[in-house]
This record gives sequence, structure tokens and C-alpha cells, in this order.
Amino acid sequence: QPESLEGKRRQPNVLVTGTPGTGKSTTCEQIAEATGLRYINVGDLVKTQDLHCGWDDEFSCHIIDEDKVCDALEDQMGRGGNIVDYHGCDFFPERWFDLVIVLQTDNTVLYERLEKRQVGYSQNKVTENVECEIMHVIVEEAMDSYRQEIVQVLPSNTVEDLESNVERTVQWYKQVMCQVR
Ligand code: DAT
Repeated sequence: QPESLEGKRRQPNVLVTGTPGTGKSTTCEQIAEATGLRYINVGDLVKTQDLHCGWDDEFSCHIIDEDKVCDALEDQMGRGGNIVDYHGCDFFPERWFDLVIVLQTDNTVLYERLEKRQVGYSQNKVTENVECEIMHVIVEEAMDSYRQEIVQVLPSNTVEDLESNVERTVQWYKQVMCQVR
């Protein structure tokens, strides 16, 4: 547990990362609801604020402009009180986050979730994402980018997992807020 928050923040910032389909947005929404943390979906932000630098034909998606994203979020992150959702984590400033959660899903479960996803989610993308999960790409990225003490790798296979992940994060938040006050 951090004894004080980085910089001048009066509330913590939490990052929830993981392969697409592991449950980041569902988890973030529930934590935001219970804590009052502001939910920031970086993928949506890239679209609504045009924070991209081109189009990737192979995967039919925008190529994120990481510098623009960091500039757009800097002030807000400096104030604290945010929960950030993105399927990558190596380009955010390390100092932004007090807790980094990496969600993990068994590949058969993940495959089914991604197959069910919005029409137009190509087979290419489903396979790519399941492989990303099997290779532990995001877990390793998080381990390489943040202090081990603040990284929590949590299973997200079942509704019980979801509830438990939300509950433990809400408890962490309450404890941090007691220490800050
Ligand atoms: P992400 O934001 O990581 O792409 P999501 O929150 O949109 O993922 O979840 C993908 C789908 O899986 C969605 O229909 C909700 C469901 N889901 C998420 N976490 C789950 C869990 N722990 N158990 C069962 N279903 C889950």
C-alpha cells in the first residue's frame, strides 16, 4: 500500500489494463460507480478527440498517437481521481499511477467473448488478441513499465472474479483515502 500518493494528488489514479475482452470496461465502470473515480476509456478518447496518426489497414483500427494521448490527459491525471482503461500500458508516464491492475482471462473463455463481440470484429483480430493473451504480452508490459509492488494481476473469467476484483479495488481505494486524509 502506498503511504502517500505521487506528486500533489489528493486521490489515487488507477490503471486497468489487459487484452481486449478481458473485462476492463466492465470492471472500470463498476469501480468508478462505487468510488467516484472518473472513468477514462483511452480507446474512446482517441476516437472522440482524434488522437491518432493514421489508419492500420491490417487490423482496421486507428494508430494511436501516444504523445497526443499523454498531453490530453496530463492535467487531469495530475489532479488524481481517475481510473484509466487501455489495452496497453507502456507509454503512460509511470508517475501517473498508484495501482496497475492487469486482467487475465483463460484463452477459451476469451475466444468465446471476442467471437460474440460486435459484428465486424474480424477473425484476424480475435486470433491476434487470444495469442496476445496466451503470450502474456500485457502482463509483461506492465511488469516492465511499473514497480512490481503496484501491479496486480487478477483473473477475470467469471462473474465472481469480476465482483471480487471490484471489491478488492474499492477496499484499496478506501484505505488509500484514509491515509491521505
Ligand atoms: P474489455 O473492456 O477488456 O474489452 P469488456 O469489459 O468489454 O472487456 O468485457 C467483454 C465482455 O465480457 C462483456 O460482454 C462483459 C463480459 N465480461 C467481462 N468481464 C467478465 C467476467 N469477469 N466474467 C464474465 N463476463 C465478463
